[in-house]
Amino acid sequence: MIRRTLAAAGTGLLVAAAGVAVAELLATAVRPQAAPLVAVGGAVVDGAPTPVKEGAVRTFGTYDKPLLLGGITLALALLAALTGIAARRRPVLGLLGPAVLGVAGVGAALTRPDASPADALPALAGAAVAAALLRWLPLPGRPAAPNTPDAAADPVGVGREASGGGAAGSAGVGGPGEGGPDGDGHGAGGSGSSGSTGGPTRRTVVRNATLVAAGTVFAGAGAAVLRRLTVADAARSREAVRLPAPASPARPLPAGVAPGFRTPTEEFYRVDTALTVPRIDVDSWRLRLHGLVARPVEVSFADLLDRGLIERDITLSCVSNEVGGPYVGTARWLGAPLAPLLRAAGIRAGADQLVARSDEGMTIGTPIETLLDGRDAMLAVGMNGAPLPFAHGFPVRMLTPGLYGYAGACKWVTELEVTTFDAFDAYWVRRGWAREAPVRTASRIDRPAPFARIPAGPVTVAGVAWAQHRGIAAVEVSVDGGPWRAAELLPTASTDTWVQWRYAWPAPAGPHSLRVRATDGTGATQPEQRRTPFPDGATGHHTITLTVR
Ligand SMILES: Nc1nc2c(c(=O)[nH]1)N[C@H]1C(S)=C(S)[C@@H](COP(=O)(O)O)O[C@H]1N2
Ligand SMILES: [Mo]
Repeated sequence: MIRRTLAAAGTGLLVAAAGVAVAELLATAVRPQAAPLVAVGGAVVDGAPTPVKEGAVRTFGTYDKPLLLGGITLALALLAALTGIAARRRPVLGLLGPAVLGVAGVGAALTRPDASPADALPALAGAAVAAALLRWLPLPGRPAAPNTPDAAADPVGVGREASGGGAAGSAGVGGPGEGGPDGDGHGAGGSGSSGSTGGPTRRTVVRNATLVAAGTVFAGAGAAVLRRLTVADAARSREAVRLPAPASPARPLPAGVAPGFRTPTEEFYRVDTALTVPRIDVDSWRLRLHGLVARPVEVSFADLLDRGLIERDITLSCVSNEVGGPYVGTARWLGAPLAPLLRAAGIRAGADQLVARSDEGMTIGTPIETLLDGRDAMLAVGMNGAPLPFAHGFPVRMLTPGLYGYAGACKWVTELEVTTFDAFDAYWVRRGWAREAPVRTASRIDRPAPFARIPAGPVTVAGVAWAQHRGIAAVEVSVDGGPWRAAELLPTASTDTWVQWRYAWPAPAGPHSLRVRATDGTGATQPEQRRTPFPDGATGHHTITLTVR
């Protein structure tokens, strides 16, 4: 009894794996965003209430995405096992899992911001394959349905199914419509060729399971290979990009800047809602500037490079960063200045918001006034001397010094719409975050590490402070809640970059706490009240405790 239940659950899992593999293969061939797991994940990300999302980022950091996909896979496995068990009792119940899956997958794929009707096909095909297999595979312990194929007919059906998927994969051009009906058809075609009396033999069951497993592995491997080819292709086209020298180079960093001033690209934080990193083809990339403008324009990547690039050191930070958190970095960015482009388009009276849209459907709204006030807002194409990495927005992203990323730094940008704040709420604004979000002044202790155990004697306490576009005027340190003492500020590139600071501390033995606060260029000092990032950035002083021996 238990063995049969387990076998039925296993069958459910196997069949679901086959369905997912087929869906993944189809999606990879045509549209990676339409892969059901990723689409459902994306829908969960977009649909999750802000506090949940916040909590996930805070608790899991950059592991939030793998964990989300893992969770969805687990839920899927549970559903699949239950479906397998239910189908053993009542074959019609075998439709339950595939139906739920199909509806969720199709629904998610079609409600993605950049969806097209064809995006429904991978999930549909996957569900159809799973349903067909579960219906026509002889299941352990279930008396064969009247139309259950016998041992001879069935493997043919299954075998063709697998090779059908493989062919679509290796060609890479099979229309998204082919796999679904195809897989379904073979399964159905194999059935009815003969009736059988008892349950299937053990041999039949094992052979069928092996065939389905082989087909699944084949389809899965096909999807993986295809995926790697696409990724390699994209990498080659990125490597072929040659960025021109800036018309306006960054000033050399002043003497006395300490190591770590610029964040190495590989270490630069990444925050976005994209479950798969978009890999846009630079040759077909276009940016459309439209809306409340006199002269809408569309520019290519080459057009953009022709616009006289500026190169600037700019610190970018995330509104979700906790006090003392890691979501901040400084890079040398290269890009086309945005203000001249906007002015040339002729902004109509009354427009106050620029909405940037990305390839995968993010929207980021920025005050037009801010973009035109003389700061170095840009359409960035380069980061630390190379084309943008895919994860940071290749081929083009927006950057607005002084604003949090969600309010001025759209990655993978393909559209700029001039509009009003009354007319449109961008992605995060719809989820309760502030419409306008200048960065809050922040400071962080990087050395010593929290909870460090260090020998008594002179210690250099060090860290960074940032208040982009206002600049940092002072940093102070307080030991054990004592008086605030001025820290030394190292030279920095501009008011748009963070400032490194250090403080010489003669550390006496015992447990201690260190606290830091900064004052920005307007003379405002960081408030002491602790507030979480929602809705417009965290406040409070970074504090660490440590032990001096
Ligand atoms: N297309 C797109 N752009 C985006 C986001 C996103 O989710 N999608 N996240 C924004 C947020 S919240 C931040 S903090 C920055 C982070 O940029 P980075 O990943 O290059 O550090 O990108 C911004 N641009
Ligand atoms: Mo962010």
